[in-house]
Amino acid sequence: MRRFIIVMGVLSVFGSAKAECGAVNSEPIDAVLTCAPLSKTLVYKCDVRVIHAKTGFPLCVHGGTIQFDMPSMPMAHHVPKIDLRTDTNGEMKDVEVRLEMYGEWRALVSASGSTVAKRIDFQSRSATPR
Ligand SMILES: [Cu+2]
Repeated sequence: MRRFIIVMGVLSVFGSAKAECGAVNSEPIDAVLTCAPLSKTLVYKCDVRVIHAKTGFPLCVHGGTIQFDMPSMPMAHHVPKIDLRTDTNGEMKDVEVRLEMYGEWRALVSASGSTVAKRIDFQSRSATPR
């Protein structure tokens, strides 16, 4: 909870107008994922924010990736890895992912040799962090 408050504070300071972010130098990263279902079945849009694991400071990501799998079904799914891209302001673009079934998925966010795993319960009308 404390980390959440710190992250929100950092975002409110730096998240306005022009994005400010620090360089990723193989820091331990953390990620804040906010996903929502689109109108197509099993397709979700996710806002991905990569932050410094300790300070919560937003990190600029170039060449990062996100990949989804299901911890409860190892090797069962093959959702293509998605490149994380930024727009001209350095803001991370939302990613669109097509999953293969509802349930709890793990999102592996990688940037600069550091990877963090986030679990999300994807259902037809919701995507809830676990
Ligand atoms: Cu599955």
